[in-house]
Amino acid sequence: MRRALLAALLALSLCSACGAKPNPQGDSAEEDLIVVGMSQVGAESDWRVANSESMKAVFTEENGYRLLFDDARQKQENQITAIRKFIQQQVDYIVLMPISESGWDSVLQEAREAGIPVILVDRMVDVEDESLYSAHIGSDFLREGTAAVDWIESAYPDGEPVRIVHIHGTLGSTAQLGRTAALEEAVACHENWELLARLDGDFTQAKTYEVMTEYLARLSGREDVDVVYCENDNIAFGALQALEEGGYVCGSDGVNVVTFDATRNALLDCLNGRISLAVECNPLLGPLVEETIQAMEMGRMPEKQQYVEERVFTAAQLTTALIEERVY
Ligand code: GZL
Ligand code: ZN
Repeated sequence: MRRALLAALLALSLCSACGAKPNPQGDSAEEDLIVVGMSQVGAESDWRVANSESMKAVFTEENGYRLLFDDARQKQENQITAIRKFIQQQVDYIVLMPISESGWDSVLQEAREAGIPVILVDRMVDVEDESLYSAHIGSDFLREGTAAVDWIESAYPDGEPVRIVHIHGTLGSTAQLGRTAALEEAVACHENWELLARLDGDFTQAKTYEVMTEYLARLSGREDVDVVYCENDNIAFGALQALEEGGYVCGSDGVNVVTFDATRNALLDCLNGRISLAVECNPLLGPLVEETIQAMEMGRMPEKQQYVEERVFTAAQLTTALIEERVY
C-alpha cells in the first residue's frame, strides 16, 4: 500500500508541474499503514488457532498495520493463490506459515520479482535459493522430538521392551519431519525399542481417532502397546479416546502417551495423568514476526533463523494455577 503512497506523491508533483489542483482523497493514516499479507495453514489444531490469534493481536491498525489474513484450509494450492493475490495487491510484506516444505520456489520467485519480502513462520520451506525469504521464525522440531525420546529412554530402564505406536502429523511438514526423525533415530539405536505401527493422524483428533481405533481392533492383546508417540495434542486427544474405548489404561502404569504442543487441555490431561509427557511448541509467534518487520522497516537485515524457547512438561512440573495462567 505504501507503494500507492509513492505513486500519489509522484502524481502530486506532476499535477503541481501542470498546475492542476490535485485532490488527494483518502485517509492519509490509511496509506501510512504497513500492509501485511498473511497466509495461514488452516485451523486444524488448538495450536494453529492460538498461532492465528497471536498474529491478529499484533497486526492491528492501532499498531500501524493493515492485515490481509487468508486461511488456506490446509491446502497448499490455496496458500499459493493467496500469495499471488497479495502480490497483485502490492502488499508491503508477505508472512507465510507453509503447510509443507516443498513446492514454493516459483511463487516465492514471483514475490521477489515484485519486491515483496517474505517472512516464514512456524514450519520451513525447502527452496533452492534461501534468499527467497528474509527470515524464519519458529521451532526446532528435531530438538522437540529429541526431548520426547530422552524422556521415553528415562521412563524405561535399559533392556525392557518398549513397543511404540507412532502417530505422525501432516506428511512433509517441518513439524512432522523433525519429530519423526527424532523417534526414528532413537528406535534405530535402541534394540529393545520396537515400532509397532506408524499411523497418519494429520495433526487432527478426528483422523487420529479413526486410524487408532482401526489399529487397536487389529491387535491381539492389550499388553502390546507401551508408548503412543503423538506428534501434536489433537492427535493425542484422538488416540486417548480410541485407547480408553479399547479398554486401555493411559498413564504411568499403563500406556504412556507422549504429545507435542502442550496446549492447555493437554496440560490438564498431563496433570491428571492421562498424558505422560507434553513437549511445548510455542504458537505465540506474533510479537517476534512484528519485531522482524519493524527491523526491516528501519532498513536492518533480520536474523535469518529465530527459534522460540520451549519447555517440557510432566505432571511433576504442573499445577492447575500454572495451567490456568498460560495464554493458550
Ligand atoms: C508446529 C505446528 C504444528 C503443531 C500442530 O509448529 O506446525 O502444526 O504442532 C499444528 O498442532 O497443526
Ligand atoms: Zn515447537
